[in-house]
Amino acid sequence: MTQQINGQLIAEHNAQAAARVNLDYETLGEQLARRNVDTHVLKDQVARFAVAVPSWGVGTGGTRFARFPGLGEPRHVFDKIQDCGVIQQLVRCTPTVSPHFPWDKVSDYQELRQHAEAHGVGFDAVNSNTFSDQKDQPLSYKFGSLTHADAGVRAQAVAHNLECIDIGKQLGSKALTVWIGDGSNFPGQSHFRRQFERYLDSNRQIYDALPADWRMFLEHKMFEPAFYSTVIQDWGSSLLAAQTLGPKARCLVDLGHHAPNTNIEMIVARLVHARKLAGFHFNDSKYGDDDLDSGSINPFQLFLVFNELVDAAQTGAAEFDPAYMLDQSHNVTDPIESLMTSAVTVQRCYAQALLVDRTALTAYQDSNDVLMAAQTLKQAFHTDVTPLLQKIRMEAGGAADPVLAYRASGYRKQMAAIRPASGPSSGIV
Ligand code: LRH
Ligand code: MN
Ligand code: MN
Repeated sequence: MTQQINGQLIAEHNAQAAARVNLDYETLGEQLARRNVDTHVLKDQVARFAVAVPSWGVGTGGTRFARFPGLGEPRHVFDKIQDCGVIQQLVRCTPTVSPHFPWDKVSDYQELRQHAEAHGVGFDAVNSNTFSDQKDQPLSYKFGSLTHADAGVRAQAVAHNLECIDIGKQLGSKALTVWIGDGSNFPGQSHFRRQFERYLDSNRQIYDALPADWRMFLEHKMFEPAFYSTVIQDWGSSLLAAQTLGPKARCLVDLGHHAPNTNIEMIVARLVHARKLAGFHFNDSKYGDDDLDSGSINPFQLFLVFNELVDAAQTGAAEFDPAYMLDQSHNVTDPIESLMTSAVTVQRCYAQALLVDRTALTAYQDSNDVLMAAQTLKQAFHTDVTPLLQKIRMEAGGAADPVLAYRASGYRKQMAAIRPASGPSSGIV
């Protein structure tokens, strides 16, 4: 295995942290014991939590106005995988990478798979891209892809998705995520119903090509790049499509793809009820699809999403097996640092949601004790589970404080010496 961060450095970092982490962990254990929570059981549960890293997230992002490149950015998917390996080495809860095509296209996928294995990561859902034109692409997606009025463009977009499935098979993936930017910018530009029917027809062809043990994740987004209407703009259209396509199709919730203040946790509950929750693209936002670091703006919302997920798991919700992925863009931070802290934030919310006293909550709900029901959630949310997460990481060979260990390693500087600086450009990723 190719470990990018020196194991000795991590061991020394952890040795320095051990005394305080152990003391804090014991104190937390005492606190939780008073709430009848066995910290060791909790630790085992949280240690099994995993969230995938987006391959496109390790490069510096940008906006449509500008991109300010960072140092030592990955040059290609092999470098991206290497960076993802660093993240996994330090946080130990990101064992897979979600690749995006054609961005991550290579000539030999066995080589890529072996490269990933060597860096201690595997592959999660493959993402197709029919929202931008690629060099040498015969037909343009300017006016749509899977829903384009021209059958030739639709066929090209379908063929790309089929190729993604084929690549995914070679990489060991088990799901295809389809997000399209199709929609319209002016009233009258597109016929809403015919456009949706074309979406279903194209996706039917993709769905039929899925291997038996694969899933198709349909990702909705309210707006952008289309600013008047989007074909799959919300969970309603997504659910309708997933139900029409069949059992392998499910709805993926990207937290940034809703109007501000939307009750996303309730959408999650509805999709669980419908047995159609595919999973998540975690990120945070203030205004729109900001792709900010998970939990950086509204950690309580993330906790409330996990509250629904833990409730679903504990009550044995049917066909409940969500996939967890990050989907963020890092414009002003080191992407590795942002992805590490985000993965830990998501893991933290899971741990906090496991702390909700569900028996008490149900009793308060059933007796209409509004204040105590709300307080029951807040008690779990206010619990600082940092020492628990540190202990889990240290026991798994990760770092007590991933960002500090990463900075001490000098990895970014080393990469800056090897990987040439990219020029400033615009673009979402
Ligand atoms: C669209 C989206 C989708 C894409 C990714 C780059 O906004 O969330 O998941 O594949 O960004
Ligand atoms: Mn997304
Ligand atoms: Mn997005």
